[in-house]
Amino acid sequence: MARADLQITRRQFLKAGAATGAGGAAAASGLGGTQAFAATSEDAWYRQGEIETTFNVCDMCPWHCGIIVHTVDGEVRKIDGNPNDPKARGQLCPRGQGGVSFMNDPDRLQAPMVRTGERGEGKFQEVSWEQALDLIAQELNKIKERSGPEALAVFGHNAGDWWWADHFAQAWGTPNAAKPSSALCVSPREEAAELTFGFPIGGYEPVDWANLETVVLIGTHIGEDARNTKMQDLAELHGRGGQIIVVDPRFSSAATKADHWLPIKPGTDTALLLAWMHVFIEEDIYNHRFIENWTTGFEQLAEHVADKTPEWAAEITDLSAEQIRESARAMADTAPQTVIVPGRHVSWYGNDTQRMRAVYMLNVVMGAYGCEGCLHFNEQPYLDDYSLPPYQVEGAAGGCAADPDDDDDGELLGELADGPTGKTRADGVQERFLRGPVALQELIEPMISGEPYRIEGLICYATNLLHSVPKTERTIEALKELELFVAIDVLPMEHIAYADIVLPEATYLERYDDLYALAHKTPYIALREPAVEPMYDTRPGWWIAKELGERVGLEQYFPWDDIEEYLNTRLRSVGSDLDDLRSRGGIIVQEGRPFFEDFEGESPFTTPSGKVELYCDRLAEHGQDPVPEFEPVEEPPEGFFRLLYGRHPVHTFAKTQNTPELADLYPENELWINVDAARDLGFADGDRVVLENQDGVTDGPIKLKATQRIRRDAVYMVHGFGHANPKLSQAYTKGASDNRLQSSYALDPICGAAGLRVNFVRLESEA
Ligand SMILES: Nc1nc2c(c(=O)[nH]1)N[C@H]1C(S)=C(S)[C@@H](COP(=O)(O)OP(=O)(O)OC[C@H]3O[C@@H](n4cnc5c(=O)[nH]c(N)nc54)[C@H](O)[C@@H]3O)O[C@H]1N2
Ligand SMILES: Nc1nc2c(c(=O)[nH]1)N[C@H]1C(S)=C(S)[C@@H](COP(=O)(O)OP(=O)(O)OC[C@H]3O[C@@H](n4cnc5c(=O)[nH]c(N)nc54)[C@H](O)[C@@H]3O)O[C@H]1N2
Ligand code: SF4
Ligand SMILES: [Mo]
Repeated sequence: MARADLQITRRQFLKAGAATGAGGAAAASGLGGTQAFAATSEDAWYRQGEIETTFNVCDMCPWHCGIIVHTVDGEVRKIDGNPNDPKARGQLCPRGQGGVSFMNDPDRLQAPMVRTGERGEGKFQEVSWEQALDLIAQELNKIKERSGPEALAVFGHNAGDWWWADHFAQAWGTPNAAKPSSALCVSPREEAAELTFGFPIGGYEPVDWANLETVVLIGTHIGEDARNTKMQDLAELHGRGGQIIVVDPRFSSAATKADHWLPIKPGTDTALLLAWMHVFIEEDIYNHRFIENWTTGFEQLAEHVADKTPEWAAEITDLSAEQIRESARAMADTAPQTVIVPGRHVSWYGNDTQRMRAVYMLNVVMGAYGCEGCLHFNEQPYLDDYSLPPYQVEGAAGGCAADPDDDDDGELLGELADGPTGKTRADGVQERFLRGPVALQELIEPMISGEPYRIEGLICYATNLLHSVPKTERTIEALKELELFVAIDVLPMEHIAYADIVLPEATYLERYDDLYALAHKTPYIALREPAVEPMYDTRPGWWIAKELGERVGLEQYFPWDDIEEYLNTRLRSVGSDLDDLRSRGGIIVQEGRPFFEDFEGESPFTTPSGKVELYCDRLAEHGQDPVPEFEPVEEPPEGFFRLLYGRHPVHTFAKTQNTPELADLYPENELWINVDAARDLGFADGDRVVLENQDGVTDGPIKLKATQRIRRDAVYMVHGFGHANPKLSQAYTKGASDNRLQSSYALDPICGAAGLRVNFVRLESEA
């Protein structure tokens, strides 16, 4: 539309607003009062009919910002960040804006399907929901009779996963439920926090950004990691002149804003953290009061780091001793308003729980806990569960989702949940680890080997099996061995081709879900309600779970008539209901206890000693280092680079590459390589190469980004590309897949997390 048209329209709009009495309010919001116009197809969307507003929680990534959805004539036209939501604060990231395009993706799964061809062939026949659910129920019951409920594994991720990986799995009685957001993401930081402070970090990193003076980002690449809130926080800190310290082998977006960039040799962060603690203690710039009041084991720590000098760490990390000392002093200058942010995707090298303990210990050495501008305490919102009979097996599947059970995750081994036939997680995949919820990638092997017992069935809800789980070939082999594989998804991802039965879910804009109740500085409850009817023959996950539950004898776990009754029942425990929640703007915010002063002299720490445990007896008892040690990781073989990966601001994992509006913005990933290293190999910026890893697995071609922004020993790509299903019309063959090249991983002995950065690639010209 030409500029002049815009002006005229605006003037007419204001005049009409005044004439209808809608006046200033309508003009100010740019909405409302629109009925005064006869709509034409050229009118802006907000003049084409009455605008309906619904409240929702964005599901374009697992961060789950609160959103307001505007619909005209049964079509979603615009999504805004909910100003009442503590995460959105009225804003959205580009992926959140992409939600409309995600919902309208013509490649979506549209009807339930039963496999007619071989596994992997992708041949299906459409069936009715009745037929699909009856068939699944029949096969599930067979598995239960033959081998017990543990022979079913349930995977789940994203906002609807509670119905499956938590509720359905526990009601059915399998301890083999898992989420990719734990052992492939946050579990090292959660387990390290539990061992050090007595409680996990939880879904929301408790950093009091508003009063922070210095932020230290280790890996954590806010900027590429486009979580709305974190982008706002970092921009705000930078805008008011706060100090930024970034440790990353790559000159990340955050590094471009940093006062100190430490281009560390990959896999050596624990050495840096120990040396930083050495400087704090040797130069006596640590927080004596905090150490005396709130910690145990400081003497052992001081002794442990006495010889971990900056010179010692310089050799290991490839940083200069001077830079290590200077950055430590810069942190001390603003401490305790200096925080090393607990990263989110922290499963890197297999020794990650120890690295995360070192991160927490340095925060504590600075005294950066429990006061303004420090780490704070999160509180779970008060909200009753729907009253149900006891589960067949207790123990949530973990992950970074914000379900209230998160606090129960990760018991010490031996306290793990029993299945009804007495088989436990300890009898299964988890026995090698000291703590943590079940590691998803460890449930794949029993599908093939039958050890320690065979997993025969899999329900896979919103988990991208062939993009999110390392050892793709092994996963494919396992899927072929299953007696029953049910996939509940919205898109024809590669794993769908192996499913016996495919159930198409309605997207988040088309469905209700359980309430989103987040442990936070200001604990809160948020609503997801449908903006439009489900498209095609799709159904909400809650409905599918209830229908299936009723068919397999679990009706007592699904006693609600419908989802509104379920939600109203829960909301009544906080004096609310759906109408009230809507009238409050979709969010109920409660009061938290973020600082020490809120605990009135009681210790907020829930370790056995009631203090922060710098020296950890529980680790020592289990033969693990009670204070973190630096352990070297394997070096790249001659001619190979370490394969690093991360996020792109307009994409989420492997799920948005096919979303038309987001694919437009960044259609294919690139391989970052140091410009000198590329030249030595005879490659230049823009060349297309094929990658081969240490096990001979190849992927690509992928375009080179030759740059000085990365060290010589590593290459980097954005995760989630290289889709192989032609039914994904936008994403098919675009770029390369990090996951396929991760044919190896390093297991964390404490929590069972899979370190993915132990893979190496070499480059070959495209044939
Ligand atoms: N746009 C977008 N944002 C997202 C997501 C998304 O899919 N898309 N996903 C969300 C989720 S669930 C998660 S878990 C987070 C993940 O985001 P983060 O927690 O920030 O992810 P990391 O993998 O820790 O960080 C990747 C960075 O680590 C650097 N790195 C690699 N190896 C090393 C090393 O040995 N040492 C150090 N110090 N740095 C290293 C890489 O160069 C890269 O810059 O992002 C969240 N935000
Ligand atoms: N190689 C590699 N692996 C990784 C990572 C990595 O960076 N590289 N990152 C790790 C991290 S940090 C995380 S948190 C995990 C993320 O792991 P996933 O959550 O598995 O990642 P996505 O690719 O987002 O896959 C989401 C799946 O849900 C489907 N889906 C989307 N919306 C809906 C919906 O509304 N309903 C249903 N039923 N399905 C839906 C998508 O089509 C897709 O199949 O991956 C981990 N694994
Ligand atoms: S960070 Fe972006 S994609 Fe993630 S929930 Fe928020 S708006 Fe949605
Ligand atoms: Mo994650």
